[in-house]
Amino acid sequence: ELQFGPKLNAATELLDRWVEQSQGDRPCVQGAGVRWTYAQLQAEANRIANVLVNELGVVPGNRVLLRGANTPQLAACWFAVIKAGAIAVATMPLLRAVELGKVIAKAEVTHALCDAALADELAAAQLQNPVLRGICRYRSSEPDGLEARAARQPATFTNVDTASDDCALIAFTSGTTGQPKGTMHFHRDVIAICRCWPVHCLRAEGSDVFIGSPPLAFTFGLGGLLLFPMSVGASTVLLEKPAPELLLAAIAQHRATVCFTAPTSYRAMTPLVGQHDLSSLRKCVSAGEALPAATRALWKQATGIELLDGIGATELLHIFISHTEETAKGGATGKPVPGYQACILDDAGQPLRAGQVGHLAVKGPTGCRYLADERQHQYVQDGWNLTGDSYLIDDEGYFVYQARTDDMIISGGYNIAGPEVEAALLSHPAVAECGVIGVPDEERGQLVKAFVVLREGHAGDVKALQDHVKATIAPYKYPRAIEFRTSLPRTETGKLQRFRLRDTR
Ligand code: 3UK
Repeated sequence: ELQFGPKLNAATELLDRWVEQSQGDRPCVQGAGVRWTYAQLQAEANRIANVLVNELGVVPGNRVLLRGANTPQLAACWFAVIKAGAIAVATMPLLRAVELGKVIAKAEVTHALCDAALADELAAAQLQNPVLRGICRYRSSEPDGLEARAARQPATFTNVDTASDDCALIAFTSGTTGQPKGTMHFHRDVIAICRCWPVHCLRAEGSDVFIGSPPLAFTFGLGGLLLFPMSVGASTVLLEKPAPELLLAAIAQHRATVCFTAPTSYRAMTPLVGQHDLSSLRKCVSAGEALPAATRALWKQATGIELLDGIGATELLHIFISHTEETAKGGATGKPVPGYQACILDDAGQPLRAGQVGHLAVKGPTGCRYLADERQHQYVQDGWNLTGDSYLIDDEGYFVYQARTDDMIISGGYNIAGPEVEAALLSHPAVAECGVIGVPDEERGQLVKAFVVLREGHAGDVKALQDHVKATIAPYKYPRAIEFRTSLPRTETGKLQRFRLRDTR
């Protein structure tokens, strides 16, 4: 089923197909004041594709930057780019001019569709990067805005006859360290991810209503909130502001059934669950960071729902190791998603046995293709994708996350995984959030240090937290230093930026 012919356009498969099969009246996408069926999204995307081709001069292979919060309008722009045979370069809404400039230069972006509310930073970036020929603003009432232009175009469009291995999108990594890298994904990759994890692990249906927080510029959000619902004819709610309390209210309001967000968001929602009617909810997906056992337990207690954890990466487009509902096992990430293979390698690239900690290596229908980046040869070796994560396989074949390889702490001759210490701290009632890093220490090489955000009404008791860790995991892993903070540095995708904790010490 993962064999593709020479020709494939992802928009034909995910969007036009439903209209062709007389399913165009199904609800498809809502948010930002609109509510579109499949036929309506198709018409919107067709008009925009006509603007791209007839007015803006886009030709197949052009890179088109997309900038905006999650909205149906952004989804229409994404499909328009795919229909036109161009390459979608979606960017995170919080990016500033300097970062946008890097994306434009690196991806050789020639055109942009930008939410009018976020256009200033992009205009500033364009001044420094004239390779970007034009910016067309959407959700704008200007006469040259996208809506006015689209209204003058026909609602029909013949999708460009792309090859299955033509590039469909360039996604940038979120940059927990260093410079963001652009990753290329083909039309067949877009369809492949819809046929792997959603089919075998998520098992959503046409009647489902998807909702969540990750931006469509993050492939976790692109898949979870747009591609996967559309691959089964379901509908999706796109939220411009998905903070935990707003997400909860939106789940209740839209009677959402499938939720995608990060572990920290589930944790932050937990104490507020009782204030909302979440009876519609049946599946909750967690990814982006390791899911602490305490967060899984809290969510289960509050909602009765077992979180579906899975690890994905921008380089692999989406999730490749995951639980299913039947096999959710606290503390582990799950097993390779059917279609993918995974193993654990030592530093020399040799496979390790069960229980041994090493580098996670993955192979499957999707994989890493960096855009002009020498790090390609580090990420892909012998056909295996090395994700930069330390893992072990337990004796039941479950993959157990340890840390980002760069985040392993070596203290007094011991290897200590920061996230394991974080998980132990998170099981203490006083801890709302925490981050654990290694700090240089003359005697021990590195010293385990924790940054802790306290829950409201709790005092910062260093000794009590240290004793709790010693009683929960091997005592030598306890944080010898603890600093209290009011918040922790996170990426827009909800990931803890440990490198910033190291810098701000
Ligand atoms: C970490 C996890 C433990 C891990 C992503 C789902 O996160 C995504 O992509 P990124 O490129 O980051 C990849 C890295 O994030 N990670 C993600 N999920 C988990 N660690 N448990 C998890 N469940 O270090 C990985 O290498 O930002 C996630 C779908 C699409 C994605 N792009």
